[in-house]
Amino acid sequence: MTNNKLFIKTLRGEKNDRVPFWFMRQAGRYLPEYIALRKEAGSFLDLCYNPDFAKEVTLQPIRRFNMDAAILFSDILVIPHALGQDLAFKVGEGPVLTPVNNLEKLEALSDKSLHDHLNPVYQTVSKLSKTLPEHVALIGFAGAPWTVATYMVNGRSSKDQAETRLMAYQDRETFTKLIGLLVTSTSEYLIRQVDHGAEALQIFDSWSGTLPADEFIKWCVEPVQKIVENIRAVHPDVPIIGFPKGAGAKIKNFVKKTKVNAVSIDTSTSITWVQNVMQPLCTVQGNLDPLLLVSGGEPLKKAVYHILDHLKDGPHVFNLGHGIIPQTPPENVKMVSDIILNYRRS
Ligand code: 1CP
Repeated sequence: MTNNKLFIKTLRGEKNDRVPFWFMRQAGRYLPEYIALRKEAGSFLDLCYNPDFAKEVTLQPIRRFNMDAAILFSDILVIPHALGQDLAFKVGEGPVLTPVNNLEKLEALSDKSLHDHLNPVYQTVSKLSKTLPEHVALIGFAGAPWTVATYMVNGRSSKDQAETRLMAYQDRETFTKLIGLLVTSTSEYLIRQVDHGAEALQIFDSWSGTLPADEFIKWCVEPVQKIVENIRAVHPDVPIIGFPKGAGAKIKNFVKKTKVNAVSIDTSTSITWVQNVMQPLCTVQGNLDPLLLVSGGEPLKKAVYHILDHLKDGPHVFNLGHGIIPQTPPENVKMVSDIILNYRRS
């Protein structure tokens, strides 16, 4: 049966009178109801692996703001965890993993129990697909191999991903194997999310911006291209959104090569360039600075209309250039949601 939800139609390239919207990290610490449930769950990972809690936090922003899409509540780092790497989220520190930075440590990982480990995530997807309001689409997601590898190799967040870039130069063979393992497991993970009810997929490549052009092709474009091919071999119609954050003008080639249906645009990219160069190629999403959502007022309103007006002649999903940050007042999210819900393009 054809999926006729506004968000899905837009990802397929249709241009409609109203612009569908959702916000990256729309579930999270800026919502008091999220903080309360997170406390009840215990740790962040307990929240991710408890299907009832994960379903509930996915739904929280939808109830408040009536977005056109809900994104599964989980994290990109459940894949290394499922492959056997230690993972903890420490308060104030972010993720901490035992680094996998040589062949021996890589060979100690295994994808044998991948789906058993990830079963709670699939159960969350199933529960959500049964309970979401009729017009709301469910987005499944994963991290792109490069971005996930930066956490696996370094063991934590890093500003410039230097350790991982260095490993890619110094031990190319092992790094190629690591990316290969991530391509296979991420493809299977995303296919299972669609099996369980995800209606669109987003692949987050948050740290693609620090790679030189050739390395960008090798570690960001080619792995995502392969994942898209693997998914389409099983689910030819599921729309896929790419997000090579910080890649600048390289996103044009990224879209052409990977054949994603849509691309998410970070805050640093000019909206006129997006309008002229990207929108003729695919559906575009994103660009609003999450800090404007913190500061609010007239500058926020102006920026929202600026994006809506520039992109009104082609397929557009309204979103931010990166995730909502914890200091964001929920009333600013409400204001932006209401502007978008009332905006008409004709
Ligand atoms: O409650 C808390 O303290 C945890 C904060 C948090 C949340 C709400 C983390 C820790 N992850 C998440 C959920 C999450 N992460 C979602 C689903 C919810 C939604 O979007 O509404 C998604 C899609 C992600 C994706 C994710 N995790 C990315 C890619 C997108 C991005 O933000 O660039 C990355 C890089 C991560 C890793 C991660 N997870 C959490 C932290 C603190 C980090 C490290 C971020 C960094 O290195 O800066």
